[in-house]
Amino acid sequence: MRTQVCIIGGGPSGLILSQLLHKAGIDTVVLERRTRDYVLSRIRAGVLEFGAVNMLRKAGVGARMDREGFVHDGVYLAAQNRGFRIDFKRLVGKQVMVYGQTEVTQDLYAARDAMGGVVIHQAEGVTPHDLKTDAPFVTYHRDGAEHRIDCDYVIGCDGFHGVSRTCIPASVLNTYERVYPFGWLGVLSQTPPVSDELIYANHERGFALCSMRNENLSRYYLQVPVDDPIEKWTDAAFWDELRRRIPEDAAGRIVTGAAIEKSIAPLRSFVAEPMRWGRLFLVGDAAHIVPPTGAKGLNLAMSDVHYLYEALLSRYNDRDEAALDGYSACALARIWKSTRFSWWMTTTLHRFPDQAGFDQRIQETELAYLESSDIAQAALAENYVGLPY
Ligand code: RFL
Ligand code: PHB
Repeated sequence: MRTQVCIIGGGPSGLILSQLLHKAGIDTVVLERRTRDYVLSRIRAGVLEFGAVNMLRKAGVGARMDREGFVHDGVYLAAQNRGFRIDFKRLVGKQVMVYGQTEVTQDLYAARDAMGGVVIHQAEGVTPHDLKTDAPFVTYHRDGAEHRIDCDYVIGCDGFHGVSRTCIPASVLNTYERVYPFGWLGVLSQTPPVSDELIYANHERGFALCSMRNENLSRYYLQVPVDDPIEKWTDAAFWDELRRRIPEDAAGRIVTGAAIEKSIAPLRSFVAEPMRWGRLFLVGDAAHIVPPTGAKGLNLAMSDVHYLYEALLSRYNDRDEAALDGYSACALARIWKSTRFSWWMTTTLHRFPDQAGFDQRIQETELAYLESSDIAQAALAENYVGLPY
């Protein structure tokens, strides 16, 4: 088989890139290791920056998001039972959209189907070849046979554990990493959200986050030791702990119910540079990971797609490769800013195992300064709603 752009990974970044390129008349094939049901069962991001919202509209998949998503003008921050609000709309004139990654992926698959886009599921042993030549190709196994796709470019949208990044020689690739000494216990429950906007809570027992998917679906997170056995967190233990960590008025309003999903995720910051090697380009989690405290992971994948899509358009429409040559540097400039913001939100809001004395007072002062200063709040708001592409 031959295509122009072979995309490895059928998560949100691979799907939206193939959708945008297809709309622009550029042929793509997406190779996904898992089944569609598996991809759609992953519960992850919940907050879209305004830039990501516009990208989805541009890809022709914004209709259900605009109907069913929730536009949020701000968030609450809380520390030791006291809360204050960051008003994005007043401070920076922008908002975010609360719309789950599962819904985004579902809309993208529906759009790919409607356009006859080629997404090959259960593609095993996906391997890129000849990436430093003008004729790269990708092989994979399916139904007991080996298949080959010849292409102009290979795009690695295959997440942190994918194969694409491993194709770049270690002598070329620089990686930067911070692993945080805790995890997030996430719970999805069919109950009304406790608050109309998200609550990020700093507490001496650890961080807590109250988020949501819709008026009868809540998403909550607790900072926990990353190696905690999940059985320890019975529904009752989870609700009790959440109530302790958020302000009393919110705790009093919580509607509890059975958890329909419960898991513990590690937190890390990771950046791989460069994001291009020959005819291979990395996008999204394949190149970088942020801790979820700033709600940036999916949004960064979207801005990478934006830069790469524009660069591929210049290449195919105008035979101009300058933007492709500049892709890695351009994407990384924005990635590092979101990496900084996600690190800052994480260090400001979590309790670290060795946190005492000086570190503790600095964290308290960071929050007190934020509460008292419109300028500090505007900096948080500018980053949270998303820096411009
Ligand atoms: P994905 O979603 O990991 O998709 C990669 C796809 O590639 C496939 N794959 C392969 N296919 C073929 N061959 C191989 N060898 C392959 N290896 C892997 C995988 O099966 C998969 O389908 O990467 P992508 O598209 O770059 O998207 C990134 C986002 O999924 C991720 O950044 C976000 O989910 C991060 N994230 C959040 N981001 C936000 O913007 N806002 C949030 O509020 C937010 N909350 C979160 C999050 C991530 C979380 N976890 C558990 C990681 C909350 C959590 C708890
Ligand atoms: C979510 O709703 O899953 C969510 C929201 C905000 C975050 C992280 C996750 O910072």
